Formats: sequence, structure tokens, C-alpha cells
Amino acid sequence: MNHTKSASFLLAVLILSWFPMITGIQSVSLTLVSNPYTIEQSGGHHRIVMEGFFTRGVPGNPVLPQKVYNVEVPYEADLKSVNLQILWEDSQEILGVYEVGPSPLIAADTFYTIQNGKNTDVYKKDALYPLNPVDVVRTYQVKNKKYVRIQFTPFQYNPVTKKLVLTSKVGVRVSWNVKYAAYTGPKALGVGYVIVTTNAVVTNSTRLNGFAAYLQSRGFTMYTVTENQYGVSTGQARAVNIRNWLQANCPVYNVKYVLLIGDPDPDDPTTGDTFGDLPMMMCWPNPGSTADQTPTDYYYADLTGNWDFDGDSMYGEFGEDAVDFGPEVYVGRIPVYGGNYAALDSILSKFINYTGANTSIMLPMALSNYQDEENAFNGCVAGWLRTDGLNLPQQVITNIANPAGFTSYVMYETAGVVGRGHDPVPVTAYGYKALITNANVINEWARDYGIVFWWAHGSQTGASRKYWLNDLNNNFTVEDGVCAAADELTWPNLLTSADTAALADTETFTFQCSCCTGHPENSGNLQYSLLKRGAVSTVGATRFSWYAQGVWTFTGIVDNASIGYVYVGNLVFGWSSGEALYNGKSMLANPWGWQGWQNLFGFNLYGDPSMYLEKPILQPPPGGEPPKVNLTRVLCPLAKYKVEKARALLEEAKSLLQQAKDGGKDISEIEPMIDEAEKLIERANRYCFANNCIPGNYAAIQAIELLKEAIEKLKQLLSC
Ligand SMILES: [Ca+2]
Ligand SMILES: [Ca+2]
Ligand SMILES: [Ca+2]
Ligand SMILES: [Ca+2]
Repeated sequence: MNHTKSASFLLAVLILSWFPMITGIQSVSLTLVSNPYTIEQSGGHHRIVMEGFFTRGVPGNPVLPQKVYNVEVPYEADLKSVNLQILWEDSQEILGVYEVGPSPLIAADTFYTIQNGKNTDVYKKDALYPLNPVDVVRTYQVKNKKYVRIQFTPFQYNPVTKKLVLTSKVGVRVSWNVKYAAYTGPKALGVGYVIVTTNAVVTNSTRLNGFAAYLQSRGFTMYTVTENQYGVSTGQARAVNIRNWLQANCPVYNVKYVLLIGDPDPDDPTTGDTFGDLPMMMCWPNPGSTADQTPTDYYYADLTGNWDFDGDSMYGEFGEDAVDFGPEVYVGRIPVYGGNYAALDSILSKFINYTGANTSIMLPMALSNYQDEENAFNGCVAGWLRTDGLNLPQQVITNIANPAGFTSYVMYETAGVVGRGHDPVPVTAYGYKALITNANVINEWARDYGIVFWWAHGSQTGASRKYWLNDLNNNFTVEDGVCAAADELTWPNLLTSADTAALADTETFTFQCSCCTGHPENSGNLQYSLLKRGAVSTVGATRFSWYAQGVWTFTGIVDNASIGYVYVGNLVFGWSSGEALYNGKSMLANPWGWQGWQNLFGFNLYGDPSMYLEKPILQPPPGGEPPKVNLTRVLCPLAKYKVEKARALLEEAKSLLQQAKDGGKDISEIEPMIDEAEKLIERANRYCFANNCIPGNYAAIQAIELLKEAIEKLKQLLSC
């Protein structure tokens, strides 16, 4: 049964006005408006779907439409003082009673305490959930910009009375104390790129200077930093010192990219473990839990958060430390293990000789778990929803690959027991090309895919499939060797570190949606093995990565596949690998608590963070103008080309603006034009990402026109 209702406003409207309250306090008022919605009934639950909103929530709590707004506040604001006040709301109970189901639970290949599918604290309480339709979910800083992220949940649900209250429109005020002096711009012109490494690497690498020269030829101002700059301390203290150096110098040198070259083994200061000469920061997303420690390079990208707010030397503790996740710089890494400078030089040569990736994407999709599978991770208790890579390719192909003109090659798990309630994926599934086997992946790799985005189980040195080989005890239940007398599952390799020797050394970008394939303490980890041979840029997880149970769909949250989805989308739509990963992670919502932080910490980039995919599709189509009849195939590449062009103009305009500022010129008329153009570019990118290329193209054209005008004015200003 479906029934449709329409809220009174067709489009969400955001009305912004800043006004000072009293001295020292500023505020901004906003009006948030809901959209048309439908309430669908399936499986005994009502599910609300609202245009422009994601239906999602905290695992086990009611699943409701949500949308976030990133409200920019002045640099002078003290983000710790942010306060949200609901000024008024148009709310009313809607007719009928509803059974709103819970948000999916999460899982990983790790011990998992099974919970009731519903959070009874919420479901047995005679009260509206959530308490307020609008909440502050995060504050963060990205260089000199500060933001308050608020979330609007138009429906509130009382699980006892089963009534829904709809807030069709709400007015809120976000306020803050003024604490800081106004921002003064970077002192350096041009875009800075910092290589953070060791004196040993500088001495022993034969290609480091060549690589720095290559980056300089691409327009970057290069800085190479070693112990001479960040100090000789080792272990955790070295990680802290490197970040201190970056904090102090990146704003001065206008640094955009940071490449770490060295051994990433992190230091756990609570033990006498070994650690590398350029360690990742060991973090404790689950405070106090040694099992959930997670090494990360994110620590070197968010330079404004306080990663050890409580001062206990355990970094990145959810609920205790103040990581802000907004990236100030984009970070990549080349691991160097055991003084293997030959491997480093080979990787640097590959970067220098990079000619661009092909416009093709390989999607090997394994099955995560069967419906009601009983295994060691869930304590042999039924209740897990079937979770299958099957559900990802259609969205990747429809929303990312097709609009950009990329070809795709999809592999599914088509092996396993048939006819016992847990069939494998049928060969009629969306885009199916081949069974996901080790041999098929290796053979297909030779075709030099631009992107390989896999969904699979993982270990430090391999990714694997999993399927139901045999119902040995004939009970129609999938069980492993812990839950039944004999193990009914098989875990064939998808790709191992050893396999990379057999791979063609292609110009491929990987997103390894698996657990542990980037485990930095192991020099044989699959992420590094692929960087050496088989890929030019790799993203993998340093520890366990968490997935949402059930049918995957993109809802803008921090599940592992969604991090991959935004990363791949951002890459295809013209961001560098560093921008694609860190901007992607920063935009996602985290209703998962510490597991969300573990996912955000876990996925790191091995590669040059300034590297882009090949850009043949960035060239304008013949004639250079939008054709009369087209839509996706032609207009999307054109829109993307325009976005790239606008970005280049933006860089030029900003550089000129700085010169004008430094020269004491009056730029009060021109600066807002550039700000406006930057917003238009962001909007164009979002439209393009959503396969909405007509408005994307239009916004990019508007940005280009504004920027051309601003550049013209700046040049006049500078010439007099
Ligand atoms: Ca260690
Ligand atoms: Ca701490
Ligand atoms: Ca930040
Ligand atoms: Ca069985």
C-alpha cells in the first residue's frame, strides 16, 4: 500500500540572515522546509521517503527522513560556544497510526554483540523521537572557513502511540560567541605541496628530487620536510611533532597537499610495540578498547581539531576527543618498509610517468553475510539481514559511471547452495559480466581499469569472497564451524598480496571496501602491495571496517561502501584523489558513534594526493557547445569540463585577489563575486555528482562568467 501526501512547500528554502545580537554574540536565522513525501508499507513497517532527504538514522532507532545543512559562520566564531534555538515551528500530527521500523544494525568481520533489532529504550518510551526536529550534529573548520552542521528531521515518531508529527516548516537560530580575530590570508602565493619524509629517504632515494621537480612543473611550490624541521623525537611524539609543523606552516605556505613518505607503523604508547619512522597516529575510536585501535593519516589532514581533547595521550576517542574531520590539507602516503628505497623509487617513477587512467571501472562484489547466518561474529544468533555487494553496482553505474561516460565490468557471487532459501546472486543481476573469482579478477586487471572498487571480506594480505558451500547438517541455516559441527562456508581468495606479482602494473585507482587490507604494521599489506604493482593509487582500511546490514543504498552516512561511493564519485567528477577521499569523508553523516569514527580513520590513501584520473572526458565535445539532443552522455562530460575550467579560473582569481589585498587595493566589490563563484562551483559539482547535468552545467557557466569578470577587474586594479 502506498499513499502520497504533499507538504505545503515544494522546495526546501533556506533563508539566511546574519545579525549581531549583543556584543560578543552573533547569530544566524534559518527557515527549514520539508518536501513532498510518501509513506510506503512493506514487511510490517512503514517507511517514509521524502524528496531531497535521506531515510536513515541511528542503528536500532526509528528510520526517518533527514537532511543536513552546513551553515557557514564567521572565522571569528568560537565553535565550542555554538547554540541552536528553535524559534517557531509549523508542526502537526498526521492522520493514522504507523509502525516505523528501525535503522539497520551494523556489522563487520569482528566480534559483534547481537542486539535486539530495535532499541527498546526508544521503542518503549511514550515520547516523540527525535526530541527536536532540528539538532546541531557537528561543528568543524576547513582552513579559514567554519561551519555548523545542523540536521533537520521533519517527522518525529512516538513508538508507543504510533503517531507521527510532521514539522513542515521550522525557524531556528544558530548563535555563537565571537572569540577570534579576523582571518589574515596566507603569506605565500601559489599552491604549496609538502613532502614529509626522513633524512634517510632524502639520502637514499634516487627519484625524490625528480618527483619534486615534476610536481613543481605542475605548478606547485614544493617543500620537503624531515627531522631537521619536525624534530628527532620518535613514536607518538613524532606524529605529534609532524602535525605541529603542519599546523604552523601550512597556512603560511598555502599548502594544499601533504605526501608522507616513510614507515607508517603507528606507536601505541601503552605498550612497548615497534613503530615506524613516519608513523600513522594510533587512535582509540572506542575509548579504552585495545581491540578497536585504529591507525590513521587523517590526523595530518584535520589540523584544527583537538585530537586529544581530554589529554590522556589516547588520540581520537569518540565522545572524549574533539576531532573535527574538516580537512585543512589533503594527505597521501608512500610507505617505505625496511629501507626498501628501490620500491619507493619505482613508485615515484610510476607517478612521474603517469599518463592518466582509463575511463572504465571494475566492480567485484562479494557477499558479506546471508540472511540469519549464524557465525562466530554474531555469537551464533540468527537475525543478521542478508548483505550483498549485489546492491552497489546499479547506483555506481547509474549515478557515476554512465553520466561520465565510463564503462563498467561487474562481478557477483553466483556460487553456492541453491534452493535452500539462501540462493547466490543470479546471473541476471544488474550489469553482471562474470563470477567473482581470483582468476577472473587477475585476468580482467590486465585491461587497465581506471578504477577498481571492490566489496569483499579482508585480511592484512588479501581480500576474499564467502559463500555457502554445503548445508552439511541439512537444517536450511547457514553456519560456520563455530556454530555447527562442521564449517559450511568457504572463503576463496579474491586477490592476495602475492597475486600482485601476476598483475599488469596498471594506472588504476583502487577503493578496497574490505577490512584490514591496509594494516600498516604489515609490510605485506595488500594496499601497499597494489601500490607497488597493479595500481597507481590505493585506498584501504587499516583495521575493521563496518557495513550497514541489509540492502545497500546511499544515504549519506559513514558505512564503508558509502565512503567508497563518494570517493569514486568525487574522483570521476574531477577531484584529485586527496580531495576525493577527505572531502568525501567529511561530507558524510555519522549516526554510528565510534564505529563511524573507526571507518573515517581506517580508510587512508596510498598515492600522490594531487593525482587526478585521466581527463579525456574533460575535453569539450566537438563544437564545444551543448548539443541540441543529448542529455547524459554528452552534457555530463561537458558540465564536468566546465567545472574543471571554473576551478582553474578560481585559482587564478584567488591568486590575483591576494596580490590586490597585499597591495592594499580596495577589493570589497570583487571578493564577494569570487565567493559566489566558489559556491556555484560547489553547487555544480553536487549537481553533476547526482547525475543532474543540466543545472550542473548552468551553475558552472555562471561561475565562469563571474570569475572572468572578477579577473578582469582585478587585473585593472593591479595595473593602476
Ligand atoms: Ca606499532
Ligand atoms: Ca584522548
Ligand atoms: Ca579541520
Ligand atoms: Ca546448516
